[in-house]
Amino acid sequence: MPHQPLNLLRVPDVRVPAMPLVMGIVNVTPDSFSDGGVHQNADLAIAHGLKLVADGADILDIGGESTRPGAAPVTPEQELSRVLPVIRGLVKRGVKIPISIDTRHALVASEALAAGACIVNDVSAGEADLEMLALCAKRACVLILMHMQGQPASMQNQPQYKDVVAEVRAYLMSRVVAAISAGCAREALWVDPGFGFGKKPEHNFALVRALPQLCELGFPVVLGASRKSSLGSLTGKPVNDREPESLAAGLVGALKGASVVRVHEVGWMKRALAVARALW
Ligand code: PMM
Repeated sequence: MPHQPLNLLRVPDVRVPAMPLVMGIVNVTPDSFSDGGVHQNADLAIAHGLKLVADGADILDIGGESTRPGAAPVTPEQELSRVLPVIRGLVKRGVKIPISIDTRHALVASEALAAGACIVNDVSAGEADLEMLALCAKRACVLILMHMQGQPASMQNQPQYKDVVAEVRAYLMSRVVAAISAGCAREALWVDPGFGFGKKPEHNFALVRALPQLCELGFPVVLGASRKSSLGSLTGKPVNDREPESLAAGLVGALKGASVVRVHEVGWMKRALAVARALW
């Protein structure tokens, strides 16, 4: 007798994407929420980056400013002193995969690009520093435009949306238009819904569910849910014990069309994606 189809197992809006790229996180900060202080010293951060490359990372994302909820801003000079030795060290040790600089400061982006980075990952989508869009246009680098409601210091106080998917979609499109007006090439722009940036768990989950709608904008979508507190809210696990949660979020993101998943545990994500891709 044939089995009845189980509605539970039907996921009608899921497209089968090519394997997304895996972006490995290297935070060179004393206070990032998940790995703050772990790679504060340049040598440790370089060693960590090399491990992520060996684990199969497609991109390394280097950050010198924590944007965790409540984080205090740092000056561009402080940020530069953290990230430049790491980018230079990775390049010197022969890293060939693209290096991304996670910054809101045009000065930091400019120096990082000169040192060997080729992607600017700006969680303020070019709003924090008015030089950022023109800089990225001039240097012809990839620019990641991310949505955030408010500022890191206060963004988790009372995030509010009428329709989070429509608002994030419209915001990302407005920043794409701003970037193109500043001279960026359309092909150089990636967008990111900003999981955890001025959003309650239900907002984050709605955005992941609606990822196909964000993909419809026509730009590669980046998803960074790794270890974030909304995932912990589902299982009660602390930040240092959220790898299964992070892998699940990365897989769902991939199956819903994300082109890049930004994660801490690159090797595990690559293995999970290889299996999901083969079995889907
Ligand atoms: N999350 C963090 C930092 N940078 N960049 C993008 N594009 N997307 C994200 O979701 C994102 C980001 C914060 O997480 P971390 O402290 O683990 O780096």
